[in-house]
This record gives sequence, structure tokens and C-alpha cells, in this order.
Amino acid sequence: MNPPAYEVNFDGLPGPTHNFAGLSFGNVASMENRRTVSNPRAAALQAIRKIKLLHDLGVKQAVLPPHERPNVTVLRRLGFTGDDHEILRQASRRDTHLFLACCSSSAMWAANAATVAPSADAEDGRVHVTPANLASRIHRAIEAPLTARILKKIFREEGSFIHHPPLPGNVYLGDEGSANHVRLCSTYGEKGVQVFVHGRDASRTSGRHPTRFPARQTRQASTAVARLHQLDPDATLHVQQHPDAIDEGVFHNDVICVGDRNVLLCHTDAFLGGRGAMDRIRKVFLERCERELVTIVLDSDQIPVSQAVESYLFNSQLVTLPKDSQCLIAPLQCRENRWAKACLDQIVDGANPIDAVHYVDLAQSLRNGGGPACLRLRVVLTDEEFSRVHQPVIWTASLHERLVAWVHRHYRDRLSPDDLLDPEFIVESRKALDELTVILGLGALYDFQGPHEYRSKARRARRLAYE
Ligand code: SUG
Repeated sequence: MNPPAYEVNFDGLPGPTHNFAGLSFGNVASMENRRTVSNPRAAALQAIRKIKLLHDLGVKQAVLPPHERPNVTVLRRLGFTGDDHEILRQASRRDTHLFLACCSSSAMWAANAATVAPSADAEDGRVHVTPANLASRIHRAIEAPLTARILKKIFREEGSFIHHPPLPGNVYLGDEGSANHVRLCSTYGEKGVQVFVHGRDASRTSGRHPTRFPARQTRQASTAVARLHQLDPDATLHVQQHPDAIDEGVFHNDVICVGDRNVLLCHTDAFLGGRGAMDRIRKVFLERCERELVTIVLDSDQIPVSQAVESYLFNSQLVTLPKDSQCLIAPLQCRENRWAKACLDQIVDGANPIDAVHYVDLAQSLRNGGGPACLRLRVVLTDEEFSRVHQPVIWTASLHERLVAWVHRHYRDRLSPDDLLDPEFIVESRKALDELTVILGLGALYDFQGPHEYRSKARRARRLAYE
């Protein structure tokens, strides 16, 4: 018998450069809010408030640090020369999109960080981690190397965890991580069913594909991850996302579908093949988990896809609480959207295990198309595996206090794209990240913390104390 397990949410922290650059074609919110003024401090505090809510509800929580931005290393690799400020100035003049891509705080959407298979599902009984290559968008593709490094520091490879490198970074193998992946199970520690959702089959030129917006995840990437994670093919499904939904702004499956344990909540237009796809999922779940899957399928009369995209209803988190009940963590705007609110009221009153909705204000993240579910990477762990996780990233009341103070100390409450060129700003951001690596006990993580680069007073003082 497998040991019991639980889900731990690793939430991404918005970084000091959180801004609205309009980098994600096909992501309606990102396109609509392009070049407006952001509030990085509010973004970080909103994300922290959500983590605290889940922690207070009894869900295990942890954090992932922001990435170093602006990413001068990438610009230097692409031929820009001079000191950091000169490189940023040149890049902003010669290739504005690239410059903005190197300033994005997009690593905060941790659902895209990786796909993780629990040990119960992998043939070798280990937790498998594959960081996403995020190949379809340049500002996201540059996340992969540091994400891989961070995940290796947090899930140390001694016995329990196995890390695969991100898939080769080409759109044929476009991989967006767990945003296109749902694990269903009876209890977390038992073998489950893994549903991978792709936007297109890259080996086919014919067939149904979106025509307006790009499909980011390919079937080829999903099948590669399933192979690497040693999943049982009889309990692994590959389903195509509906191309019309992608064309309406559903750039990831988690904008139209969410699942937890034996419950799947989605829209009738989530998958190509509609009812047929749902029947397949139900059948495989029944065979593997020996019980019926509870499906809550909302149709366009209940909520049109456009309203699902506007409200981000399906990007709610569906979580199991300690007493085994389930609840939804929904974006505040679902309370204001009449379609979404009616659906949520109906779900809570309906014959299913979901008995509460908690609304969270994530306005800053949502203006870039990232809701509650986008901000977290779900990792199912047994007690033993959990004890091997790098403990300083695990949420506690004291970590909460330190992070709130850290945000207030370092984050601006107003940032326009022009501010990204302010020479003071890169110094400020590095100072914040440098201090964060101390709070999270991560050691030297960022390129600027290399031996010849910038060092904060705190780190220098600590180093001197050891010398
Ligand atoms: O990849 N937005 C992200 C949002 C990711 C949401 N994640 C999930 N659905 N799991 C993206 O499109 C916008 C950045 C900008 O425009 O400045 C952005 O990258």
C-alpha cells in the first residue's frame, strides 16, 4: 500500500519588475492592459494574501522566488555589450520587445514552471519534475534555466526526486507545464489518472487548429513528459483543447478546466470532441480509481466562453481541506460577474463535494492573465518526501511576516514601462532579490550573485564573518 500523501502548493512571488508589457499574444488580459502602469507592491501583497488564506485553511503552502529581472545575462548573450545600464539602454532602443521580455516578472505564474508527477504514479516510485520550456513566448522561454535551478535546490535529488531537463526549446515541443495538466485520483497517495491537454498536434498540418491565436502546448511535448515521468499509459490521457476556445483567449487549459482528486470542473467547450473526451476521462478514472468521477460541466448558457475568460472562473483553485471537504479559491471578479457568480452559487448548492468559495483579490496578476491557479505549482508529496523539501521555502507565520516586511521595504507601488530603464531600478531589484535569497536560505541563486558581481552589504558581511 502507498503511504498517504497530500498536495503542497508552491506559489510564485511576483517580482519587483511586475509590469504590463503586452507580451502574450492570445492572452486577452495581457493584450488589453499593454503598457499601462502596474503596482508591483500590490501584486506581491495580493499573492501573499492568497497564500496566507490557503495556509490558514489548512493547505500546505510554500513559495518560489521571482527571477532576476531585467535579465541582463540574456541580453549580453544576444550581443549587447557595455555595463548593465548601457546594455539595457541599447536593447530598449534596438529591440523593444526583447528588452521588455527581459524585464517581465512572468515566472510568478508557477503553474507554468513545471509538470510534476507524484511518486504513486511513476513506475520507479519517485517524484518526477520536468521544468517547462515555455517555448512559445520569448519572455517565458528565458525562465526555464533558472526555474530548473530553483526546483533542484528545493527538491534535492537525494533518492526521492528526479529532475529532467526542460524539453528542447522549440515550438514542436512547446511545453507550458502543469497549466495543461490535471491529475485526478481517489486519495492523493493512491495511483491516479493524468490528463494532459494539448493545443495542437505539431506533426500534423491538417486537422482542427486555432486560427486566431497560437496553441502553446503540443501533443508531442505532453507525450514526452508522460514518458519521462514513467506514467502508466493505461492511466494517462491526451486530450486536445478546443481550438475555438483558444481563439477566444483560452491560452492554457487551466483557463477553462480545473480538477482535484475525484472532481473535474470544466466548460463543455474545453476539449475537442466534447462529450466523447469527457466520457474517456470518466471511463479511465472508473477503471483506475474504482469510483465515479464527479464532473461539473458548465455550458454556454450558464457561462459563455468569453465570460469564462473575462471572469477567470475556471482558473479558481480547487483544493481539499483537512476535513476532506473541497472548496474553490476564486478571483474576486467572479463575484462581480453575473454569469460566474450564478455558476459558483449553483456549484456550492449542488450535489458535489465542493461546499465553499473563497474570493481573492489578485487584480494585478489578473491584468496579465494570471488567476489563482496560475500562481501555484501543485506538488503531491508523502511525509517523507515533504521532509526532504528545502524547508525555508515552506510557509509559516514567521515567513509571512518577513516577506510582507521585505515587500514593503523594496517594492515600488507604481511602475511604468519607462521606469524599467531607470538606472536605480536594477540596483533596487537586485538588492531585493539578494535579501530574499537570505530569507529563503537559497544561497547564491542569481547571476548577479556570481563571484565578480554585485553583492549586498548583508551577504558581504556574512561572507566576511566566515573568512
Ligand atoms: O504566459 N502572462 C502569462 C500568464 C500565465 C498564466 N498562467 C496560467 N494560465 N497557468 C502568460 O501569458 C503577460 C506578461 C505581459 O504581457 O507583460 C504574461 O506573460
